[in-house]
Amino acid sequence: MTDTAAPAAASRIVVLTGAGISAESGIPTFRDAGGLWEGHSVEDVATPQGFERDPVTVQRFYDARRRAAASVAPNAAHHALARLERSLGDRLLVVTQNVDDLHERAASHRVVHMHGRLDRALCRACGARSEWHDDLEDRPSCPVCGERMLRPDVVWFGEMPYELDRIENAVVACDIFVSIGTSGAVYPAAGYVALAAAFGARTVELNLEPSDAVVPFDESLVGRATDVVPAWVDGILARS
Ligand code: BV8
Repeated sequence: MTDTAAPAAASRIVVLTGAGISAESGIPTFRDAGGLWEGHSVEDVATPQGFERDPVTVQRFYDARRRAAASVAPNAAHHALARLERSLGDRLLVVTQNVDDLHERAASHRVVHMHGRLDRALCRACGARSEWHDDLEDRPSCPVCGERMLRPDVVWFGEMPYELDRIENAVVACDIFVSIGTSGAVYPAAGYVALAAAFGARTVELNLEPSDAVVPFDESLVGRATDVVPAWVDGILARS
């Protein structure tokens, strides 16, 4: 068990982020009032079956989110994690459930999008994943094979998240596991705190309200991400 009082210099840190870190940038979360799931049923817009049934509604849902994500900017919480990366280098890994690119636009590089990205399109004909910034509703052609079989490169329910091995290797090896802005409702992401704790990491939650995590966190800092994340990063850097 690594005590955060210990010099963080040597610590390996995994940060798991969810919709709460992007809320103050203007991207609605999923489960909060007025959240993304309020207007849409998960089954209809975030499952392969929903896409088969009604691809136009699903493409419009993600086209609107892609445009919204491109119209906002990273906030102080994103920037604080980029600052931490500049100090810790490859001893920090950010694992995000978010499909926006606000971590990267805050100059974070060590980011794993386990649920995909809005600014990528996945071709269902050739499997290519292409950088994509336009709408998909009008079924544009795949830049690689030319087929008109593109879908948002996001992981829907029932689909396997991305880079699970890389994530699990980092979680079992980390000294500090930090969860920011997530309700802990979706698996396998929600199971990482238990895995980190089982391998001796200190677990820290930064969230607007304590989440109902299966395994309680060692430390819970409650507040808005733009307040608690920079403060927590300052604390870590002060001990580096
Ligand atoms: C899979 C991409 C097979 C698309 C998403 C075990 C038990 C039970 C169920 C399952 C299980 N294992 C698998 C399942 C099924 C399912 C699942 O978890 N279902 C749930 C609903 C019970 N999981 C899957 O289907 C996964 N795939 O299991 O494949 C497999 C896998 C591994 C190994 C073998 C087999 C795939 C799940 C991925 C689905 N795709 N996103 C899109 O974005 O549209 S999930 C999506 O919803 C997000 O990515 C994220 O993961 C989740 C939303 O959660 P949060 O980000 O936490 O957001 P939320 O709104 O809930 O909470 C916001 C939090 O922020 C709150 O706590 C709030 O207080 C806080 N907050 C708000 N404002 C602020 C703030 N905090 C700080 N500051 C603020 N200002």
